Amino acid sequence: MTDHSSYRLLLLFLLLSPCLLMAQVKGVGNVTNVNINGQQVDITTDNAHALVTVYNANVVRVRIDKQALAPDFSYAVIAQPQTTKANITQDASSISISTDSLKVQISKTPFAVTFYTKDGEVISQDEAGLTTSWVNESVTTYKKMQDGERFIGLGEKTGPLDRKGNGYTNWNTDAFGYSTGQDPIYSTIPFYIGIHHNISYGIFLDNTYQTDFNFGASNNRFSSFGARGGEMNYYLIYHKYVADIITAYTALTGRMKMPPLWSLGYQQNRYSYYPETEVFRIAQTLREKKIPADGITLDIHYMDHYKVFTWDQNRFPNPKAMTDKLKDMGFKLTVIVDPGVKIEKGYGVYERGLANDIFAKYPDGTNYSGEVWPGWCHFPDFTNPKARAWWGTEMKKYGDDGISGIWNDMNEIATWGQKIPDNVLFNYDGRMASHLQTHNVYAMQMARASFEGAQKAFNKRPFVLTRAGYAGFQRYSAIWTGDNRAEDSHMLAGVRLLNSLGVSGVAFTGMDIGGFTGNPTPSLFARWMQIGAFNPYFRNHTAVNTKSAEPWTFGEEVLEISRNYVSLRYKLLPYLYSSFYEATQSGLPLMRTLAIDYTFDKNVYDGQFDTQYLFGSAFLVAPFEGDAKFGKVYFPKGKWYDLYSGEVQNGGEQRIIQLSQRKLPVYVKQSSIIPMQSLVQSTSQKPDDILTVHIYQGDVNNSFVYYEDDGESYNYENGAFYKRAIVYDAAHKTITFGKVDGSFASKFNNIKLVMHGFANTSVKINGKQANLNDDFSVLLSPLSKFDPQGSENATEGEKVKSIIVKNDSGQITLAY
Ligand code: NBV
Repeated sequence: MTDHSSYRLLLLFLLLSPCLLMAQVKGVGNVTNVNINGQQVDITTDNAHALVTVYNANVVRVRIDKQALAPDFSYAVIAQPQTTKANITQDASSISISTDSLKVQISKTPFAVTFYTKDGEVISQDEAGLTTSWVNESVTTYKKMQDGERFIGLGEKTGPLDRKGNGYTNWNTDAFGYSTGQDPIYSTIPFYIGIHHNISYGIFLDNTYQTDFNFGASNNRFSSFGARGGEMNYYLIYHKYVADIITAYTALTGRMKMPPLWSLGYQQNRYSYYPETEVFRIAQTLREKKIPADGITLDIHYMDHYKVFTWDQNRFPNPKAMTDKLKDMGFKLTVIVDPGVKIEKGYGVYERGLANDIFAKYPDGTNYSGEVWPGWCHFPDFTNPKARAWWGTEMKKYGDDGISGIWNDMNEIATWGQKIPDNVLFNYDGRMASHLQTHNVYAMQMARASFEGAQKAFNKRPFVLTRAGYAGFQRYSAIWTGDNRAEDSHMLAGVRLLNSLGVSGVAFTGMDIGGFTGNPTPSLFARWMQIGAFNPYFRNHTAVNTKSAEPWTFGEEVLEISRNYVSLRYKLLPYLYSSFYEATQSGLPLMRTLAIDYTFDKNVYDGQFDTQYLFGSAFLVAPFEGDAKFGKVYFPKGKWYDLYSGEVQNGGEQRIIQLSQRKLPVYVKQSSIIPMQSLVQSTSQKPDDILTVHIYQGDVNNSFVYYEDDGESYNYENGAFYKRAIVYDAAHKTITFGKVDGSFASKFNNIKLVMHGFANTSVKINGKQANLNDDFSVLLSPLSKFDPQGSENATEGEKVKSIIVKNDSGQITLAY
């Protein structure tokens, strides 16, 4: 070939290559047909089919596929569309939808969707030139990046609170000792909240394939979300407040049920406690050292050669006798379960699994085998209802053994090599799907099988914990953040992970306190225990080859700090339990990033402050490294009280504070209502019969729903609860205890009110005037007297007159 002709060929290639490349990216194209049908509109485009459904006035679902849409099915969404007033019209250029809360405009050339507020402000808008397109089987929707747009959520994702400028992948991954910026890690929640121009909205991409999100990573043009297969299937949620978006998202994907009360207590773990004498040593020491605790957890060494649903007979000769004895000591036992079932003739679980034909298979019908702790294993196909039921019957044994909690590990699925072949097939609830479609949802279905099985087998509320999950797993299980490291940066990254999970619909979350890999310094451990006391799930855990990491193994001072904070948590149980009740009703998490309540305050996204969070509605927690001497705290608008001194701090300010290892910086929001109880060493102990309700003076109204039930059964579903609103009206200076709802008798016969910041004011309590003098407001305050040196009782406070009222089930009567 001459130089000339090769040059011409190259030119031709260069001219053609954009077309060739373009051909690989297939856009959705122009609208060719529209069919309006009640609250939904069926659309055909050049290259796709779309269905836009008004789910309710605030939620619109968009489905797009290259082929006709498949019958609807979701593991995440449990809500049906509600009959809603929706006006859908079209003209030559667009389709318009309007509900009582928002408007949608779908342009026809090309198909592109824009969501507006009622007032015509843009909520979210397809990027006009890119809209929705496919590259091979991957589908992506591109949204125009709005000025100043921020992004929060996406579940268990490392990185900053504001995810702008970053991209993320959802592919459940066993991430042993992950780095604080690693992605992906264990679980998948393809839901985020976008924030711009005083507007917030949620987008939930319900697709179980690998999903990818780009929040302006390496581009300033768009944010995008897409999946490696299946259809584009997203829900746009619009509400004024982030809290309402979380409520709407959890209305779609479900909420947790009331957890067993004991699971809110302190849980002592390690990989692994064995034999049973070691378990009793730990239980006994917790009692001797007066560290309140409710749970001990057994890791994989309790099993016979890591075979699930078995016991190592030498280490644990009589599990039932052991759990009985532990229960007498006020402890409940949680055991780990791994999905891999050892291939071993004569091993009952394996034999029954084969007989029931519940394992995941290759297309030729042979069971898939992978290697993990027990050796070569088959894996129950938890997306098969039959397999879930089978797992539940295997769980019966744990019920008989007196087990109270199930800890689902390794369910990403983790196997040696971490590569399940793409062609392994799963039942996908009767639909048959490849590993590619099932991978992200496997763990959630395992947690579901454990939850449903344990509910039956234990005859009580089980505690269920999972390492991995998919959107909606909060219905079945709590989650912890896997194998973190004993490093300060991990403790703080862990806080961000839990905050992010909270904003993504998961209320019951925790991390390995003290760090899983490595050995924490005493100061790190102490700080982590303090933070753990303000985490929804409070578990201390460490890996197999680390030093002992029980609270007494770091010296007297750390022991005392740990005891103080675990004790404070136990005194806060009425507040905590009521906050969990709130999560069951509204989906609002216990750990609340400040972005929930102070969405448009730019300081809350500042890297200096983005680990700060509210614990429930009242406490502002500011986490810092274990040995930091000073820290900067941001106080959002309002008024805040130092938990320990009662000192008042105005909102809208940043302050450098001196840190002490003995105190975690915690502040109480003005107008807060915090019910507390006397100290107990375990939830199986009855506190004294006074419920102490702390009320903090403030300029804003507040109300708190106090909730109680038996803490272990499902009788609350039939009305056996005790529920009462406590309302603080700031302007009228009144406090009102509402009528009691439910048939459960409270364990507290008396209520004691402790008023903070009310010096020399007079307040009406259920209609009766109470004049509060200085003594009253300052001294009657176990919280402001909370003594990090270890003394737990506010005897000084007790001496002064208090308001103790009979907790009769009707109106409150003042008895002073
Ligand atoms: O079962 C052992 C560990 C467990 O302690 C840990 O909490 C899990 O995240 N498990 C992982 C298995 C592998 C650890 C290297």
